[in-house]
Amino acid sequence: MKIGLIAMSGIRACDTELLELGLTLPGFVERSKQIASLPSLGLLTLAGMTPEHHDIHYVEIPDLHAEEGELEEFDLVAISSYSAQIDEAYELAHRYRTRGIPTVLGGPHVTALPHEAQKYCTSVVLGEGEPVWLEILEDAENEQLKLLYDARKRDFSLADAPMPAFELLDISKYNRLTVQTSRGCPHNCEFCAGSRLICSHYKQKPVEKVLAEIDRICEIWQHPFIELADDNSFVNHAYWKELLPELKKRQIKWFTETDLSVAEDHELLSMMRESGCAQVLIGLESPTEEPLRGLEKNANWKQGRFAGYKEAVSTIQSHGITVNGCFIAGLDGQTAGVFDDIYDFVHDAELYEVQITILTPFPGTALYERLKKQNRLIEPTNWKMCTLFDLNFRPQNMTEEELRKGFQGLAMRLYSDEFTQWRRDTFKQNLRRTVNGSKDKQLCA
Ligand code: B12
Repeated sequence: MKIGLIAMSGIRACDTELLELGLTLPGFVERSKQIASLPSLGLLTLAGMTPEHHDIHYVEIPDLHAEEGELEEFDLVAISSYSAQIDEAYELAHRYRTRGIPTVLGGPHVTALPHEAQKYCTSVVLGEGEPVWLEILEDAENEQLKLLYDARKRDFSLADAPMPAFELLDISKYNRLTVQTSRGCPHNCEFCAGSRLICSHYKQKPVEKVLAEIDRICEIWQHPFIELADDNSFVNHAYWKELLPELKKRQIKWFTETDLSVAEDHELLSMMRESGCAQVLIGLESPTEEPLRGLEKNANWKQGRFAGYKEAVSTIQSHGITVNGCFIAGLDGQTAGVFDDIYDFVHDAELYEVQITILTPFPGTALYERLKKQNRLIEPTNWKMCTLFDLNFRPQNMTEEELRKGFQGLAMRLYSDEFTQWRRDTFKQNLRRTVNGSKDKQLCA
C-alpha cells in the first residue's frame, strides 16, 4: 500500500493582536521558530514499525498543498491530531474518505473525542499507536478497517518501541529533532493535555533504545540539537545517571521538560550539563502560592515546593543549564495583579527564559470537565482556541478583557529587547561568578 502519514505542523494562535505583537517579540518568536519546525514523532514512530513492503510517505500539511485542489493519491491515509488544528485534520480526512480512500485518525484530540472524529474518517485510534498499527495495516489491506481501535486496553511497553523513521525527513527543514525517553507524568495536573491523555501511567524507554535513536539521528545530522518529547524527564534519577555518560560521548545539545525536583540532585545537574543539556523547561505555573492549591489532582506537589522555587531555579542555572520557567495566566485564585507578579518573579529569580500561556481547557482534561460544569466555557467546542494563547473560558477573579490585555502587556514587557538582554546577561554574569568560584571553566563554554 502507498501510505500517507500526514502531520499537522506549525504554531497556531487566533488572537490577531497577539500575533501582530509576536512579530516583534524576540522571546516569543525565537522559541516558536525553533519548535515550529519539529516533525511529528508519533507518525515517524508508526512509519518505523511499518513492514517494508509498504510505500511510506511522511508529509507535513503545508507540503500537501491540500488547499490547491488535487490531493496526492494514497491507498491509506493516517493523520495525527492535536486540538488546535483538528478542523483542518477533519476536513482533510473527510476529503480523502469521500474519494474512497480509507482514513485513520489518531492522537490526543481524537482519543478524547472519538465520536466527534468518527464523523470524518474511516477509523479512530484511541491512545498509543504502536499496539494497534500493524492490525490497522492488515485490516486496511483486507479492506476490513474497524471503526475504532482502542489501544488503551493493551499494555504497551517502551521496551518494544520501534525506531522512528527519521530517514523519511528532509533534514534541511529542521533545526531540532525529537526523541522520547518517557511517556506520562506522575503529577496529575488538572489542565494537563500532554501524554497523560494517551497513556495512563509513567513509563520509560530503555536506555539502549534511546541511545540507538540518537545514534540514528547522528548518522543523518552530525552534532544535532535534540528536543526530548517528554512531559517530565527526571522522575527516575538512576535511569538518567546511566543514560547521561553515554549521551556525553555523542556530543549533542539537548533540551527537555521536567519538574523542579531536578534541582535537588547536584550530581545529576553536573552530569546533565556535561552531556550537553542546554535548557530545561519547567512548569512553575504561578508566581504566587495560593493558585497552586489543588492544581494537581493527586497532591499539592508544586504548592509544597513553592517556597523553594527561586532557589531551585538559581541552583539549576548555576550548573550552566538555562531554565525556561512557564507560567499560566488565568488560574483560579489569580487576579489582574498576576501579570505584575509574573514579571517580578521572572526578574527576581533571574530566569533565563520564560514562557507564558493562557489557561486552556483542552478536551479530555479534568479542567475542561470542571469549567463545563461551572458553565465557564465560552465556546465549548471551538477547538481552534486550544492554542495556549487564546482565551476560551471565563476567569474567576478578573474579566476576560483584563486577562487578554494583561497577557498582551506582559508579553511585551517580558519579551522586550531590553528585558530579554538583561536576562541573558544576568545568566552569563552569574555563571562567570560561579565558574570563578568553582574553577570549573567548562561551564562557560
Ligand atoms: C513536538 C511538539 C510539537 C511540534 C510537533 C507536533 C506534531 N506535529 O507532532 C510542533 C511544534 C509542530 C507543535 C505544535 C503545536 N503544539 Co505541540 N507539542 C509537542 C510536544 C513537545 C511533543 C509531542 C510529541 O512528539 N510526542 C511524542 C509522540 C510519540 O506522541 P504523539 O504525537 O501523541 O503520538 C502517539 C499517539 O498520540 C498516537 N498517534 C498520534 N497520531 C496518530 C495517528 C494515527 C493514525 C495513529 C494510529 C496513532 C497516532 O501514536 C503515537 C505513538 O504512540 C508536546 C508536549 C509533550 N512534552 O509531549 C506538545 C503538545 C503536543 N503540543 C501542544 C500544542 C497546544 C501545540 C500547538 C497548538 C501550539 C500552538 N499554539 O501552535 C501546536 C499545534 C500543532 C498542530 N499544528 O496541530 C499540546 C497539545 C494538546 C492537545 N491535546 O491538543 C502539547 C501536549 C503541549 C501542551 N502544553 O499541552 N507541537
